[in-house]
Amino acid sequence: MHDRLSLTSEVADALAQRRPVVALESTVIAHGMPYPKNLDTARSLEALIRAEGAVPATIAVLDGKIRVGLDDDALERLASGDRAGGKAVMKLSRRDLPVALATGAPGATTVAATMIAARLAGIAVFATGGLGGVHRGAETSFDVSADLDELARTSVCVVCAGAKSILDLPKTLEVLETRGVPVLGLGTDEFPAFYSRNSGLPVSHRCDNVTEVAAILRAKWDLGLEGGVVLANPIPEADALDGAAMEEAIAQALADAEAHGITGKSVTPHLLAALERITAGRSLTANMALIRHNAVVAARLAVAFAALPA
Ligand code: PSU
Ligand code: MN
Repeated sequence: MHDRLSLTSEVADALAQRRPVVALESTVIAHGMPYPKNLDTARSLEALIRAEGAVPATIAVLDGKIRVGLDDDALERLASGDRAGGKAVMKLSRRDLPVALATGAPGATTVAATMIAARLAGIAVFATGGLGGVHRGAETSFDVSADLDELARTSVCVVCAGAKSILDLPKTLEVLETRGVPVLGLGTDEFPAFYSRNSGLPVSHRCDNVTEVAAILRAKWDLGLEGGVVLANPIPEADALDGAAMEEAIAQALADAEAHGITGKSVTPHLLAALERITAGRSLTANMALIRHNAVVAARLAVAFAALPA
C-alpha cells in the first residue's frame, strides 16, 4: 500500500479479501453542512453502508496522511472544524492534496481528491451528494470544478444525485461527454438536478439496476479505458423539493455570492450555506436524504461489483 495512505484495519482487511468497500468524501461534511447535522449524517452514512454488507471508508487528510476509513474522533474533528486542534480544515482538491500532506494541516477531500485516494487504495465505488461541475457564467469566470477532470482520468464510480443547478448543468454534461465519462441514470433517462429528480437533460445511458452498472464498470476498465463513471441516482420522490422554487432560491444564492465577491474554492460552500438560509433549512434536509440514498445504492453497487470475476 502507498505510504502516504493510512487505512483502518477494517478497510485494509476488506480490500485484501476483495469484499465490497464504499468510499465517502469529507468536504460535504466539513464544508457542505453545518455542525452537528454533518456529524450525524457522516455517522449514518457509515451505518447504512454496513447494513448493506459493505465497509464504509470515509476519506480525509489528517496529520500528514491520507486516511482511508475514519474513527469517530476523526469524524468529530472534521465535522467540528477541528475545534479541539484549532486548525482550520482545508478543502482539498487535486491541487491541494500535496500541501496538506506536507504541512500536516487537516483537510477534507472533495470529489476529485476522494477519487484519487480511493483509486490509490483500490476502492472502485464512492458515494457523495452532488458533483462539482461547470459554474454558471464559466464563459467569463472559467470556474470549472476539478471534479470533471478527475472523472476523466481516475477509475472510480461516483454515485451522486446529479449536480445542483447552482451549476450550469448543460455545460457540465457537455464537458463530461467530451472527456469520455459515462453518465448513467439509475432508473431514469434524465440527469437529476440534486434537490429535484428532473433536469430535462438526458443521461448517456439508463440502467435499471446496479448489476447493469457493475457490468459497465467492468467492461470500461477491462478495456483499459481509465477514468470515472457517474452513477446519477435521483433524490427519493418523498424528499424532493419543488424545482421551480429551488431555481428561485438558487438565483438568490448566486446573487448573494456575487454581492460578496466570492470566487475560487469558496464559491460552492458559500452557495450551499446561502441556500440553506434562503430555504429555511429545507435544502439541508433534502441534502441529507439524498446522500443517505446514495450511500445505500453505492453499497449495493459495491456488492454487485465485488461479485464479478476480477
Ligand atoms: N456539491 C454539493 N455539495 C458539496 C459539494 C458539491 O452539492 O458539498 C462539494 C464536493 O466535495 C465537490 C466540491 O467535490 O464541493 C466541488 O467544489 P468546487 O466547485 O470548488 O470544485
Ligand atoms: Mn471552482
